[in-house]
Amino acid sequence: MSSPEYWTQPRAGEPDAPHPGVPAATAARPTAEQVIAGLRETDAGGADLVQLLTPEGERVHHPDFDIDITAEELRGLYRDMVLVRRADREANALQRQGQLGIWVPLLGQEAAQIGAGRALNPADMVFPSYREHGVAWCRGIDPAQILSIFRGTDHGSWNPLEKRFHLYTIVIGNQCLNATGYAMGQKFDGVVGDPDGEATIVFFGDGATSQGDVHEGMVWSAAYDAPVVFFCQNNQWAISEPVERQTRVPLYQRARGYGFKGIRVDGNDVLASLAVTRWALSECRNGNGPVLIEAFTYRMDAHTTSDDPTRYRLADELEMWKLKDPIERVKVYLVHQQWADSEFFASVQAEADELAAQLRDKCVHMPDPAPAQMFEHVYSEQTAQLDKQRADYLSYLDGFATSAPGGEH
Ligand SMILES: Cc1ncc(C[n+]2csc(CCOP(=O)(O)OP(=O)(O)O)c2C)c(N)n1
Repeated sequence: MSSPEYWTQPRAGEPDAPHPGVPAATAARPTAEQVIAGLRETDAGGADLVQLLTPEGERVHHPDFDIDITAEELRGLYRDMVLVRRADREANALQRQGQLGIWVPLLGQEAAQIGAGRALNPADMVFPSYREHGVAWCRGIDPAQILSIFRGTDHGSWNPLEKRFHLYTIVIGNQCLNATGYAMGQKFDGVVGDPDGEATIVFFGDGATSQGDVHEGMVWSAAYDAPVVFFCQNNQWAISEPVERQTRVPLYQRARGYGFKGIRVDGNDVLASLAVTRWALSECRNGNGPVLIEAFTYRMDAHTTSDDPTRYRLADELEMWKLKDPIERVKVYLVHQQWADSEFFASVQAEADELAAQLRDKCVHMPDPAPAQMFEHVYSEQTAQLDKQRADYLSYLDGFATSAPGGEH
């Protein structure tokens, strides 16, 4: 796959920079109306959007990012998306029934995540935020393990080093620093610099791009060529803040300012997400990173189950994005190509229902954790301070046992 130059150079038709070193983008400052129109161009995502499958399910080709996909591979991507959506909807229902404290919906972002997740090699390392249930699925994490976080019974019950998938990060953008540090470690370990090398990928939202941690990670990664893919899911909203309040230029163009490659992909197109992420990871493995990917998508549900999006966004915006549903377009293409029949779709649906039933069962039967568990795995090695906190807390709980009538916990 070739390496397009257009993200680091002024485009054809762009005015020349007035002074050497001043990027053309700053020479002609757009009006506020142009900024908003460009950022919220919800029909297409702009001229630079990489798309391989249209919302109507039509396969289109791209000069730099085309991929060959077999019927079996595409059926697999479809299955992934249906299953993670079903798990997400079940989790949402479980929260509504009081089984989870909160839930962070994935609805609408399945293609961005499954495309990126299936582009990874086993040795690559992933740093998620808190909505990456689809990427977790691709790393072999049982959705019930994610539910345990939102039920409050665990901080994340997988081993990040084994799964090559870090724990969820709730502090916005903080994982960009962890990812940058990890990627530097890969460089120091000498596992970067050839096609079989390793790479790191970090996921964050459009709102996170306003956080200092994200900038620091990008500046450092650019200066030291850290092999990290910055994967921004621009779902248009940071809770109630629209993307135009976060940036004056399309987010992928910011990469130019840091000095690395940036690209915008249709985040509702699983093929495009797969192709672009594959390319970006290979850039990093070969020592040509970092890369910023802006996956242009939409959060179709609330920010979390504690949020009411009807207070800040219009219903017709949602209706427009429903027409670009990431799963439907793959289904149309599969049918059109005669790569799948009704039996296949019914079997995926049955599998999804079975997954949801198992998820519900596991969720309601999760044992409460022992009180001392929260002091475990905080650091790789236990500290004296944590030991003391644990001892103090256990003796506090013992106080209840002796003072309560009956004397039992
Ligand atoms: C440092 C920090 N500031 C504020 C918050 C509160 N907060 C939680 S989610 C969120 C919005 C994040 O939006 P975005 O980065 O676009 O990601 P999305 O949730 O849309 O995927 C905010 C401000 C936080 N968790 N951490």
